[in-house]
Amino acid sequence: MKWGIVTLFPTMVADALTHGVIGKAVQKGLVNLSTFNPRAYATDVHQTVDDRPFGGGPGMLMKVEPLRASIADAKRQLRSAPVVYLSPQGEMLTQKLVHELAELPELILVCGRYEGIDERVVELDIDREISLGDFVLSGGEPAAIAVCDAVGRLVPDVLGHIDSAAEDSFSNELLDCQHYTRPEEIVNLRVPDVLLSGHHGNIAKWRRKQALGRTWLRRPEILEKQELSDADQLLLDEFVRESKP
Ligand code: 4GT
Repeated sequence: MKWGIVTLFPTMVADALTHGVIGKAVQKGLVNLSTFNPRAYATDVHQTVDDRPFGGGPGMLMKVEPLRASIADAKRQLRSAPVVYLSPQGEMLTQKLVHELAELPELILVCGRYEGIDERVVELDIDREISLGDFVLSGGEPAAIAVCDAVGRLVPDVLGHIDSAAEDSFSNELLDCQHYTRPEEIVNLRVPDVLLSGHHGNIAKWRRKQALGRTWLRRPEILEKQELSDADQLLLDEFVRESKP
């Protein structure tokens, strides 16, 4: 999958994607990253990339011409890519949307800086606006990094173990269960016996029950949105019963 990132801070995005499984995927050529810096398309001696907002007020906007020229170049190099602007006004990123984006062969992500971009650039050049959530960043780069990370790990062969994406939080519409590693005891806190039992059926059942229970405790609205199977309902009933004093 090919990513084109429009950003005033290309090293921030490129460096972030050199680590861990995504870094490996970039090295192997499973995903490919190109950056497009509006500053390289600025035409004045100062290479100006910001401009004042009509109507006044504090803060600047991204200067239109260098921004549009950099997006146009990204589109020339990634001809099939939808152009996504990362902003708090966008559609909320979910694992469902991440899966949708992971199906694409190419993707262009536009990172805003300052107070953002001119609305006509959104209308003319942007296909889709995506938000990470209801909070404000000083730039779109951390959001672009998050999108590339979440999408990249779903690209075939990026994750070592074939099933690791299938069991994550949200892949099965539930929060993930707890995980434990060595040692078996940390300051009186023991690993649940079932995980040491070697009984794979009981372990799978326990994990499913914890996933259901934690979702019920922490994110009840996720459960309200889905119909549980009879088996899942029994596991959750058990969890609820056991959680009462
Ligand atoms: C938050 C998000 C985002 C920002 C988010 C325009 C200038 C947007 C700064 C940028 N803040 N981008 N993508 N919640 N800030 O996803």
